Formats: sequence, structure tokens, C-alpha cells
Amino acid sequence: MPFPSDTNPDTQLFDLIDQEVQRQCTGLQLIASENFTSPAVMRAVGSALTNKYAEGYPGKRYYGGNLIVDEIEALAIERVKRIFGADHANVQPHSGANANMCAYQAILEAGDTVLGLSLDHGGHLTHGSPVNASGKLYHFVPYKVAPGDERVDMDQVRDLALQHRPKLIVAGTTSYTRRLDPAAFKSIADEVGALFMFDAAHIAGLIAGGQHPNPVPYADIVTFTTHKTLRGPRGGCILSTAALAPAIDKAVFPGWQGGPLEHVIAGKAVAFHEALQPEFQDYAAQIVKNASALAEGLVQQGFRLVSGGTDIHMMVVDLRPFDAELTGKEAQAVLDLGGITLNKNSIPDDPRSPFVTSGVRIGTPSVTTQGMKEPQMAQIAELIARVLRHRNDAAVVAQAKVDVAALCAQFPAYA
Ligand code: DSN
Repeated sequence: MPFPSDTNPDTQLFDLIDQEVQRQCTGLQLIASENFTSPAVMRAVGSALTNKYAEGYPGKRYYGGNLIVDEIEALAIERVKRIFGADHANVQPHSGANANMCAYQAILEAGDTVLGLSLDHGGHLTHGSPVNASGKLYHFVPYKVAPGDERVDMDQVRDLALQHRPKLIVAGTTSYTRRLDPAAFKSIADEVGALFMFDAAHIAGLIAGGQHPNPVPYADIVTFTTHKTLRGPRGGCILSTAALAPAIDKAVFPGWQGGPLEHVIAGKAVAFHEALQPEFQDYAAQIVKNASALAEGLVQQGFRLVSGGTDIHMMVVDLRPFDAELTGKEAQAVLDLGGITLNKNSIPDDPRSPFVTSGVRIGTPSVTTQGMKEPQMAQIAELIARVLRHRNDAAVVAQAKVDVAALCAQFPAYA
């Protein structure tokens, strides 16, 4: 078997991969949870480590041949602990959802009460949605954003905590555009004797880059994905206090997962190394500056932003003031035709279903990785508005796709 090889007989599959690379590089990638990971990360993920079984943890494996894998996993653990100042790290969760379920299994019994942000107000499926295992296994009580300023209402969180006496309070979001205050959550958790978990999936890279308060000094457990603002491979991670380390490790393996994906763990180690470099601080700062600039540009084009704007890497756009007939579903579809990829998103108390929605979510991690800055954000806002305003005019949409490709060609994601 020749190795490494650029030639592969499976042209059907590799042609499709080439087409997807082309799509990613010629369009604007504005999904807030995506990024362009580095070639070094991809090299690690595509390496021979995919061949290895390694159930267990460094120094305590169920299979032989793991001396080198142990070093790789230990390196990932040491690096991520250094980024966040954590006592303990488990780098094996295959995803953010797994990380959350493992964290719950480590500290909760079935039926225990938990507070979490409601999915339709910016939370995550694994924060107790009734259609998710988290909502079936545990008794989640949802908190919401306040109707006026559309921000997490800490008074409501405290009231619910006092009323329901949860065993766990979960902070963290997938479509909420403001900073969360870990100290405020911790204070409420302490008041009611609850544990405190922070799901930092979206903002892990912003925390690493000094653009969001670090929850680690306050939270018993911090979970996150490695592929969003942190710009690593697709996967999850759990940080915890030293006291919870044995329970966390047991919940991940053998509790929830089997063999760890050591090729992905190697990719995580590479991404953690990249996040420890001084340039990553600049990257995280530019993500936030770009989000503010894009938000301002969209407001100038007549859009309303949920909560009035953003402090982080994403914004949620309420499309109704721009065009009462325009749904998130239609906006996502027509923007796709114009080379602009984003996702439909519910707005708080959305009258439309989650499959249709009245909003879209927009993020700047990918375009910032490409090197775009504030002037390009104004261009992107204009392109979005142009496509949506003329969504029934195929020629305008086609021209926008050409303009998008020209913009992306100036900022290639990959050489
Ligand atoms: N699907 C992720 C996101 O887009 O935010 C959350 O799991």
C-alpha cells in the first residue's frame, strides 16, 4: 500500500471532497459554529493514529502498543490545562453533546433537577430540550432571556434556583450574543448549594484569546467543542476541578464512550498549541471586532439584531423588520444560492417553528481566519441585504455569488 498517497482510486468520493473544498473556499462561511482549521490539524486528524485502539487513559490502557499514543494524549491534556488554567482535562469526548452528557453522568442521578437556558432562547439541545436525552433523563427547568433587552436575566435565574433547588446550574449558549458572567452564576449556585457547569462550546476560542471571562476559576465543570472559535478538529473536551476528575474520567470511559479517537485528540493537541501562540490573541480580538462591524453594517441595512448587537463572535438577526414575509428558512436558502452560508435561527419567542424561524444566525470566526477585517464586514452586510432584498431576481443573486467569490479570492482560506 503506497503511503502517503495523493492518488486514490476512489475518484467518486475524492471528487466530492474537492467540490466541498471549492464550496468552502469560494463562498462566505458565516455559520457561527464553524471555522477553517489549520492544515497541521488536518494532517494530524488524517494520520495513522486512526488505526489505533486505546480504551482507557494514558498509562492505563486496555490494549498494547499505546506508549506513543499516551504521549500524544498527555500532550493534549497538558496544553489545554495550560490554556484555561484548569486542574483536570479529559480530551476524549467525541463531540460537545457527548461532553455534556458525560458531565451530567459524572455528577447527576436520573431525575435530578438542573437549570439551563431554554433552547429557543439561545441554549443547546443538551441543556434539557425535551427531545434530547438530557431532557428525558434529568428534570431541566429552563431559564429565558428577558423580554425587553433579550439578555439572560440573572434575577430570573436566581428566583428559579431558589424555587427549584437544582443540583446543577448550566450556563452556556449556542445562539446568544452577549457575554455571560461566570461569577454571577457561581454566586447563585453557591447560594442554593448547586454545582455549576459552563458550556463554553461557542466561546472557547474567545476565552483562550482573552475576549471572554474565563469560567474555569468559577465552574466545577467546563465543557466545550474544539472546532468552533477554538479552530481545532471536530470534537469535545471537559475541564473540571481535581475533586471531580475521577468521576469525569469514569463517565467518559467506560461510562459513555468506548475507544477514543486518538487521531482527533492529536488534532486537538495541535489546535491547543496554536491557541497558545500570541497570534491567537490577535485572532480572537479580530473575530469580535469583525462581529461588531458586521452587526453595525446589518443595522445600517435595516435589520434588527436580537439584544441590539453582539459582544462576541455572532449575531442573531430578526428578519421581520427588514421584511415581514421573509423567513429564516427562505433567507438561508437564497443566501446559499448567492454563495453565503449561514443558518436559520429562532429568535426569542419566535412565532414560527424551529424549522422555519424568523431569524438567522451569523458568525465571524471563519471569515476572520481568512484575514478579513472591518471593511470586508461592511461588504458582507451589503451582500446579505442585496440578496435578501432581491431574492426573487435570479440575476441579482447570481451576480452576488460572483461578487462573493471575488471577495473570497482576495482572502483564500487555504493557499
Ligand atoms: N450545532 C452547534 C451550533 O451550530 O451551535 C451546536 O451544537
